[in-house]
Amino acid sequence: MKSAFISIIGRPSAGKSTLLNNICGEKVSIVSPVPQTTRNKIRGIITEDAGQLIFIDTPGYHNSDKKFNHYLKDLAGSSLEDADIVLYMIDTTRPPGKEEGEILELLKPYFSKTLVLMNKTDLHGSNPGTAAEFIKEGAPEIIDSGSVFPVSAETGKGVRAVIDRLFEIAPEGEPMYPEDYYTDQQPEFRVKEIVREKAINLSRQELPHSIYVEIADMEMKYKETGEIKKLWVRAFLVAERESQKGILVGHGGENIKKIRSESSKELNGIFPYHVHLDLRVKVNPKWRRNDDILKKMLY
Ligand SMILES: Nc1nc2c(ncn2[C@@H]2O[C@H](COP(=O)(O)OP(=O)(O)OP(=O)(O)O)[C@@H](O)[C@H]2O)c(=O)[nH]1
Ligand SMILES: [Mg+2]
Repeated sequence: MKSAFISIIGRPSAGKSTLLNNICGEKVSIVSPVPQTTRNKIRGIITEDAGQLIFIDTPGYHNSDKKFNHYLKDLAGSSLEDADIVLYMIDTTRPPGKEEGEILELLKPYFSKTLVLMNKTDLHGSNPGTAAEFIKEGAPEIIDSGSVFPVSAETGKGVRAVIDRLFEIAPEGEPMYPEDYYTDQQPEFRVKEIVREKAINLSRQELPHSIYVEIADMEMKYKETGEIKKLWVRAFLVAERESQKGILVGHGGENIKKIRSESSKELNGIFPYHVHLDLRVKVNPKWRRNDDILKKMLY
C-alpha cells in the first residue's frame, strides 16, 4: 500500500483549493476569485486500491510586510518540509513575474520531490508555453524528469494523470485515515469556512481580507436513539470597521440574510443532520495585528 503527504503550494488564486476539491470530489476547501482566501493548512484525503493520499492545501504564497501575511507565508512554507511530495501550482493565465520567482527559490531544496501543475488550461488566456519556459530556466531538472502536468482544476482535465503519478511515486505505508474520510476538519471549522466563503463571494473586493468568523455557541441536539438530530450554531462575522459591518449587513439586513441562507443551504448539504445557523455581524478593530487572534485562527 502507498501512503503520502502532499503539499499544494503556489501564488494566491493559482487554483490550489479548486484542485483539492476536484481531487476529493467534495467541497473541502473554500474557493473565491479573491486572492488569499485560504488561511489554514487544509487536509483533503483520497483512498483508492493503491493506497491513500493526504493533500495539504496551503495559503497562497505572497510576500508582504504585514503581520497577517507573514503568518500565512510561514504556514505555506512550513508545509514543505514534512511533505513527501510537493505540488507546485502555476496559474498559466498570468505572467510568472517576481512573486513566482520567489516561490521557485523557496522550492529549490525540494525540487526532487516536486511536480509542477500548469493550471487554468481551460481558459483562453492560458499560456503554458511561458510557464514552461519559466520552469525550464529555474528548475530544468523538473522538466527533465517529466514532472510537469497541464491541468484544469476547474474542469478536472489532466488531474487523473497527476493522481496516477502521485500513487506511482508515493512511499509505501499504511493509511492514516479510515477509507471513507475525505477531510479531517471538525464541524466548527467547516461552518466558519463556509460562512466566510459566502461572505467573501457576496462582498465587495476590499472587504474579504478584513473579515473572519467566530463561533459564539454550538450545540448538538440528539434523538432518543443517540443519533444527531440537529446542529445549532450561533456565529459572528467579524469585520475591522463599523463601515464594513454596514456593508456586510446591507440595506435592511439584506446582505447578511443572503450570506446566512447561502451558508445554511451548503451546510445542510454537507452534514448528514440539520444545521440551524444564527448569524450576526460585529466589529473587532485591527484584529489582523493581534497576535493572540492570529495564533488561534491561523494554524
Ligand atoms: N477557469 C478556471 N478557473 C479556475 C481554475 N482553477 C481555479 N480557478 C478559479 O480561480 C479562482 C481562485 O481559485 P482558488 O482555488 O480559490 O485559488 P487558491 O490558489 O486556493 O487561492 P488562495 O487560497 O487565495 O491562495 C477561483 O475563482 C476559481 O474558480 C481552472 O483550472 N480554470
Ligand atoms: Mg485556496
